[in-house]
Amino acid sequence: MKIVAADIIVSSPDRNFVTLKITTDEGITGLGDATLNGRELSVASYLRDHVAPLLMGRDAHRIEDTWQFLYRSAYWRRGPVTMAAIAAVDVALWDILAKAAGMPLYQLLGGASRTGIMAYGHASGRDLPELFDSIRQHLDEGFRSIRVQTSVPGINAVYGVAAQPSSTGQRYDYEPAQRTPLPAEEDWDTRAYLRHLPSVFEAVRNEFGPELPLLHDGHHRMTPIQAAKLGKALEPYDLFWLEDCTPAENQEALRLVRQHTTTPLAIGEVFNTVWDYQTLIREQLIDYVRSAVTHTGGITAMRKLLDFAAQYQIKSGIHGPTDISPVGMAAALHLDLAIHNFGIQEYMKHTPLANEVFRQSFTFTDGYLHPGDQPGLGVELDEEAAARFPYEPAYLPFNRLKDGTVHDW
Ligand code: EZ4
Ligand code: CO
Repeated sequence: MKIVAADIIVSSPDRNFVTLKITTDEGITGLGDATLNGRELSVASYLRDHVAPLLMGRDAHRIEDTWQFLYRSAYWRRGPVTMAAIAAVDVALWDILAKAAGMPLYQLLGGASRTGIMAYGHASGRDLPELFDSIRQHLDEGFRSIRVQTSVPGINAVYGVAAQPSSTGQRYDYEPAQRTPLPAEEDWDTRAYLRHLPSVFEAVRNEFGPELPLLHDGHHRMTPIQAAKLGKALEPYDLFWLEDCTPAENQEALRLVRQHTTTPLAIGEVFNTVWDYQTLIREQLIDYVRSAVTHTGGITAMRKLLDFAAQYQIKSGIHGPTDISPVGMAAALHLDLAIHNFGIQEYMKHTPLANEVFRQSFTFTDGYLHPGDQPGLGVELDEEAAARFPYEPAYLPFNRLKDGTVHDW
C-alpha cells in the first residue's frame, strides 16, 4: 500500500487547525493533526515543503521506519515544529493501518485496558460564586474531575479564567489565542497568586467536599522555591495534580519542588520528545506526563514515552485543550484506552463550528470518554466545510510583571 498524496489543510472554524491527509493507492485516507497554537503556518510549511515530497511512494505500513526516517534524515532534531509534523504523519499512518485492518485504532495498540477514559473539565471564575457555579455546571455536564482556575485580586487577566474579557473584548474562554495582529499583553504577580490560591481551594473543598478530584495549572509561572511553597500550601486540599509549576526546561528544578511537597506534579504540555523527561522520569520527580500526542511525535513516540514512565509508576495525563483538533483528540483517546498506565485525560469541548469541519465519533458519558468503534481514528474531515474558514492569524498572550519585565505565560 503506497502513499500517493499528502495534503495539508489549514482551516479556522473559530480557531486555526492544521490537518494532514495522507492518501494511499488503495484509496484509503488517514488524518493527522499538525496544529501548533500560534505557529500554525510553520508546521504547514514544514509538511508541505519538506515532508510531503518524501512520503510519495513509501509503503504506508512502515510506520516505525517512516518515523525514524523523518526524525533522523532531517539531521536537525526535536523542536515543536518538527515533532508536530512527524506526529501528524505518524497519526495519519496509524489511521490508515487501522482502517485497512477494519478496526478502531486502539485494537491495534493492544486492545482496551479499560471501559472508559476519565476526563477532567475546566471550571473557572472571577470570584468564588462564579467559580462554584462553573464547578456545578461541569458536574451537571457529567464531569467527575475538575480543574480549578481563578482570578487573583491585583492581576487583571489570569490564564484559564473563562469569563474575564479578552483584549478583543470577547469572552476569554479556554482558547487563549486571540485573533489579534500582536500577542495580547497580560499581567502577572506571583506573590499575589501564592497568597490567594490556597484560600480558593479551601473554599472549594468546604463547598464540594473531600471526594471530588481537583486539579490546577500553574502554567510555568513559578520559580522552584515558589512552586515548592505552593505545593505545600495546597496539601490540605488534596489535589489530583499541580500542573506545570515551573517552566521545566530545567528538569533538575523539580528536585527542589519534590523535596518539599507531596502534592502530585504533572508536567510536559510544551515538551516534544522523551529526552525532555529523562531526568523527570528516572528520578521520579513527576507523577503525570502531560505531552500531547500531536506535539510529541505521535502514537509511536508517545507509546515509548509512556512505557518508560510506566516503569516508575508515572501515569498519563495527555494534553487535550481545544487547540488539539478532534483528530489529535481521537489519537489521544485510542492511546488512553489501550495503555496500562493511564491517569486522566484533559477534555474541552470543541465549538459547533469546529465539529462541522471534523465529524467525530467519540463519546462522553458520565465523566468518561470513549473513542468509538469506527475503523481507524473515527474522525472525518469535511473539506468543503474546512474551505469555508480560511486561516486567521492568532497569537497566544504573553505576560509582563508590574515593572514591565517579560514573564512566562
Ligand atoms: O495554555 O494549549 O493545560 N492546558 C493548557 C492549555 C494551553 C494551551 C496553549 O495553546 O495549559 O490551555
Ligand atoms: Co496546561
